[in-house]
Amino acid sequence: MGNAVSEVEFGWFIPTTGDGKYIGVEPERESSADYMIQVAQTAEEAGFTFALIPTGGSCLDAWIVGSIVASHTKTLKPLVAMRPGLIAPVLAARMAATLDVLSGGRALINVVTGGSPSDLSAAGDPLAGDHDERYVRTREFLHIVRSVWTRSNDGGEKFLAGGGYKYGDSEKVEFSGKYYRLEGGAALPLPVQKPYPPLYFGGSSEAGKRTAVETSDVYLMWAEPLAWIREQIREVEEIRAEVKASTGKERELRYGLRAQVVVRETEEEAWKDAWEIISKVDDSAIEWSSHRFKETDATNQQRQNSLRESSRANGYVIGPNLWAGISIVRGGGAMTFVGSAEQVADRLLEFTAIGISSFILSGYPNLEEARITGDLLLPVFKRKLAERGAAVDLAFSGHGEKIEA
Ligand code: FMN
Repeated sequence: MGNAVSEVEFGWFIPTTGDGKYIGVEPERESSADYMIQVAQTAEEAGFTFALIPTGGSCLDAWIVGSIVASHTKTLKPLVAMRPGLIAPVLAARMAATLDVLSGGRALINVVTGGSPSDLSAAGDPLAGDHDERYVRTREFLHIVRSVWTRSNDGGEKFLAGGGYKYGDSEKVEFSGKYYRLEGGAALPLPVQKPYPPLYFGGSSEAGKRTAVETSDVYLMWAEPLAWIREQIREVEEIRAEVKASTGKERELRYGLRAQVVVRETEEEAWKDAWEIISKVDDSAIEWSSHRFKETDATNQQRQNSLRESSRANGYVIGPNLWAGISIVRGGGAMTFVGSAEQVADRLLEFTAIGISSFILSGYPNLEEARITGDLLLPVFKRKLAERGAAVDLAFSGHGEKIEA
């Protein structure tokens, strides 16, 4: 892990709070079922294999959007947000397994512990103000979810360890933790994918990283300069080694990066269109966003905030072809790869060289940008990945570690 990868998956994004060419203003398009289906079908045709569906106070419900997306596509896998704390674990397990069954084994799950105290309080989460405790609950939640999916009492670890457990045993799940208690636990249907749908996970705090290592399959990060991501992967790998030493069990973990993208025929065109996205942002939008950014207790949002502030004087450039401009009003994965297809493909290859094997991209608006990114970027990236394989040479990448934490 942490080394160059040769198999890479690309995901796109389903906008569930409206969409448009500009941010910081009312979205020009609403997230109607027709529009989201169009985005999903376009992403599928354009070569993306999965699509992230977000969750949050202003988003349409991710499960319902996920089922609509799955029923109007053939191969695209919906990556649906699952929120410990806002839903009971057995019900969440049933919903995910139902989506997996009805989509023919295409469900992917994104575990969202939550990082905005006001968003969490508004949804009635009693741990809205307690960051690390939320991860204690997430760990228990995922233990139960994995246990009822695998009908074992060990969160599916026997499956993951590759031995001993025979599928079909009708073990009941017994669990007594700080946040959940389950007696004779079971859930139907069982997922189609075995042992269960892949669990994606975001959270860059120490507690988030530890929880990811212990429970999940793909560790997600919002895009940051290459050196920052390399450091995060190193920290996660350190925890993985510790967990292995203390439990004797090694869990596989892949790494994923979430970013915005503006790819054009020329770099000049790409930068022009990138700046156009924030051209309607006014002072009130900036003020409202900076209030939201301050109230977060999410480590990864704080990292995004610090990248934005430290790059302000430099036109928000935070690395080669990497731009923080959108983060002046957008929280979450706002960092943007900007450039020609050749350039952006080279940048992504550099991330694959340090262990990233999953990219989740989006653009403004998502419908047109899915097509453009699929046409321009994906073929170039795939050709270059095949040509270079693991031999991406970082010495020539121009990553001068320009920005310090
Ligand atoms: N948080 C949400 O509230 N809704 C989301 O849809 C959501 N999607 C995420 C997608 C990715 C790729 C990542 C990296 C994070 C996402 N998050 C989302 C936030 C995380 O789930 C997590 O709650 C937050 O980052 C706090 O973690 P930290 O303090 O450990 O960094």
